[in-house]
Amino acid sequence: MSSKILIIGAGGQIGSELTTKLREAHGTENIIASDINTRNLDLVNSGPFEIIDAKNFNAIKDCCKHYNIDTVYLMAALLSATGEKYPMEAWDLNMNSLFHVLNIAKGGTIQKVYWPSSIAVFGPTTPRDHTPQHTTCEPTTVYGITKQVGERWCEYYHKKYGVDVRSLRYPGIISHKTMPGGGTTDYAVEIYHEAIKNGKYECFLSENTSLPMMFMDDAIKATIDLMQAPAEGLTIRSSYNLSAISFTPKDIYESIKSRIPEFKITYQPDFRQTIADSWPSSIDDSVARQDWKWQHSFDLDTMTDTMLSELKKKYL
Ligand code: VAH
Repeated sequence: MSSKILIIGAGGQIGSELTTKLREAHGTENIIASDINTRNLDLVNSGPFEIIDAKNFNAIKDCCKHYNIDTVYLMAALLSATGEKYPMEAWDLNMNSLFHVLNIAKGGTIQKVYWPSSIAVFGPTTPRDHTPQHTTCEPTTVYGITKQVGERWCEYYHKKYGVDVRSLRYPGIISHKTMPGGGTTDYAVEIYHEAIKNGKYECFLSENTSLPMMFMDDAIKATIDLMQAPAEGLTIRSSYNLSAISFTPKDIYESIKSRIPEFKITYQPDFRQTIADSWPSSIDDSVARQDWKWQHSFDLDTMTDTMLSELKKKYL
């Protein structure tokens, strides 16, 4: 019998593309998309949709019971930049939504949980190059703190209560379908839109700020591959390091300029530079590659080709 899957935060950058892919794999009627509002009309009008506030335990529990849900993807969160503006709201949403889903899973009504972590769990005292799976994690953002604590709770609920919760430390994710919101890596999405719309972009990070990044198709593949992997092969129940490419704003500018010669960039670092400076420049994801055969597909130039060709359809 096919899985019955609930996606909380389905209207977001990752959630919207995850919903599409899971509907293709399991059938539209088996995927219940939910979000706190109906802003993403494509999502609302393309299959089963429920308005759920991820901070509301009973709303989640009632939805799981109503649809006989066996798997939950919890994609709702306030990201790094927004979390610095609204710290208590970020703690409330990011932590309480996780507790609600873990406690419903502990009660036995759902079999499997996916919860995204992030490279934001690392901080300025973490080794920056090829950051290992197990290392110092002293995050200096509210978002990073919620992800670090959330990882601890995921591992605790797995070991203490047998909850099958799985997680990935996403790098910055680049996509063309849904804009990201409130992240420090959002520049790597904005730059493609601006290159096509205006031929110029003012980057809020300095030109040599190297960060781990990934094209959305790779992130979705990693998420679904992890959730389909045999449980006995998984050695990490906090969150897996995940990596594909690392690049600087200068690298992505040059990749775009090789296709749009007149494209211009300027740099005006803002408060997000401090956040980016606290994160690794590259990630060692060898444990994920060993445990569940993770392999990325997109490098910077193949991502640039895809982003520009898809966005040209949107703007030109
Ligand atoms: C952010 N896009 O910028 C997210 C992500 C690694 C960065 O967690 O906050």
